[in-house]
Formats: sequence, C-alpha cells, structure tokens
Amino acid sequence: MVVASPNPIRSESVRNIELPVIDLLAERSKVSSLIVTACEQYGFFQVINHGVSEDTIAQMEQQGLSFFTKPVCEKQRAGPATPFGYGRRNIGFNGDVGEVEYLLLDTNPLSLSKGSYPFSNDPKMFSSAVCGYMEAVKGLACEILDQMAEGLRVHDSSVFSRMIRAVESDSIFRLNHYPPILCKDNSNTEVGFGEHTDPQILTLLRSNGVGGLQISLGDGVWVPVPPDPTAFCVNVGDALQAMTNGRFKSVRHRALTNSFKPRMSMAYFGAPPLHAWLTPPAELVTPHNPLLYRPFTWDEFKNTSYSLRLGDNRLHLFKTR
Ligand code: GA4
Repeated sequence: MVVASPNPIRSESVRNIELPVIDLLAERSKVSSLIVTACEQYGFFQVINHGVSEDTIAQMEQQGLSFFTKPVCEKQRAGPATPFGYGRRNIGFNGDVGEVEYLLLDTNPLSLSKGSYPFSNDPKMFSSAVCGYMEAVKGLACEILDQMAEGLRVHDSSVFSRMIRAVESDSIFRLNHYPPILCKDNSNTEVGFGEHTDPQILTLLRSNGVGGLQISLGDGVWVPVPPDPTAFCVNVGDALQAMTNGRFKSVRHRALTNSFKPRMSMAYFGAPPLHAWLTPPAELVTPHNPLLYRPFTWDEFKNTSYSLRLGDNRLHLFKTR
C-alpha cells in the first residue's frame, strides 16, 4: 500500500502582508532609516532603483538558465557540490533535501580570475557574466551595509562593508533552479529549499519573476514575497545579527516550488574573511544592551553551521547568557 506523505505546507498559515520595498534613489537619511526599521522588524526588505544594470542581470540569468536546461548527466559533471559545484536535492552534508538543483560558486577574486567553468557551453561568456554580476552585487551590498551603519549611528560607516570588500572575503554565489513539480496532493507546491537563516552577513537575491520565496514571522506564519524581477531581496544573515548585537534579525526563509513555471533564483551571500572576528561596534554594546554573543571568527561560525542541519538555530550556541 502506498501512503501519501502529508504535505507539511498545507497545515501552515500564510499571511499576505506588505513587506518593505525601499527606493534607493530616495533621500539618503530616509533610506538608511527605512533600512534599519526593516532589518529590526523583519530582517528583510526589497530594493528598487538599485543601480545594477539590466544587462548585467540578463547575462547572468541567461548563463544560469542555459546551464540548468542541460541534461542531468551533463550538469553532474560540474558536481558534486563539496561545497562548490552542481548539486541536486541534497542541501549541505547532514541529510537535508529539497526539490532544487543548484550551482554553488566561489566568488574569491582569485578563482574568478581563473574563470574555469568547463561545464558551460561558453566558459568565457560564463566567466564574464559571473564577474560582471559579482562586481555589481558586491557594490550594491557594500552600499546597503554602509547605509545600515549610518542608520545605526555607528561612527565607522564601513565597519560592515569592509568585511565583504576584503580580497579574502568568503562570499559565495548560488544559482537555484526549481523545476515545476506535479504534486501528489492538490496543493501545487512542495518545499524547494527548507526553512533556514543564512549564516553570512547579507544576502542579495533575485528571481526570474516567479514567486516561491517566503519569509517567516515565527509561530508557523509565512509571508510570500511578491516576485519582482526589477528588485533585489535583501536578507540579514546570522553574522550581521551578531555584529549588530541582536538589533537586526537574521530572517528565516524558505522557497516553495510550483506546478507551472520553473523558478531560478540567484543569491549572493556576502561573507567576512575566514579569520575575521564577528564583534559588534562599541556603539551597539551598552549597559542596557550588553554583549549578546561571545566573540567568534567567521571560520568558527561557518564550521558550526556546516556541522548542523539546515533549519537549526546556530547563533543560540554563541549566546553569552
Ligand atoms: C544557507 C545559505 C547558502 O545557501 C549556503 C547554504 C549551505 C549549503 O547549502 O551547503 C548550508 C546552509 C546555507 C545553512 C547551514 C549549512 C550550510 C547547508 C547547511 C545545512 C551555501 C550557506 O552558506 O549556508
């Protein structure tokens, strides 16, 4: 007898609320204060008028889609993702799975300059698309991080951006592809990438105009993020929650599949160098708000993250009290 596994998504509640959309061309002090509010409330916002050119985006998207349309056996030549390369269904190394295939790429300038992407039909074009996209999204991430520091009234406004600007920054780039799935029940949706927080500082994600991303408000309430191919989604990661002494929330999020259209998302994860210490600037530690997490390096935090399951709360382990 075949027993259909219950679809966990059906028993959860979805709330359609308006998530913050911030126009980066608005007045600077207004933008930085809206960013701070969004990061305190949700750890998530979208940006429009972000300055990343349509052409840069289109080139990367085209390269990504042409990779994912290849036969699986060809894509597998770019795998396994340990951690870089092509992966399918498996997420991390501890048994998490999802209805997703992906390509994880190193963004370190050294490996970018080598530009070796033999899995692509045109490795040179692929390399130029990745380099162009990386430069643009890194610039945008640095700009947003500077505005966060300004909005938080931190004297050294490059305290966060410096980490991802560093040559040794451990930032990574991920292309996720969610093929349409015919579900066994009538829900039309499955979990593509299960709920989790991102371990890094900041994530900049965009998709090909197909919905699926949801953010968590806690207590099993999920908010769908309306797809907007002209916007970037910005997530606060665990490292930024620690560096803001808990003021910004590292947002739990997930991606669902649908039965109709393939979804491709492109996520840049801005991370510190391995040796960097993740401690908040002095202004954010006060007698009222004492140090929430013990000091740790990105290397230690990353190792801890990879030793746990996708949905685990890793920051808890670093709490001072
Ligand atoms: C989530 C954010 C990024 O996609 C990622 C993921 C990584 C992986 O897929 O290999 C992790 C996951 C992510 C969180 C904790 C660890 C590591 C799977 C996992 C169980 C590439 C990352 O850096 O952390």
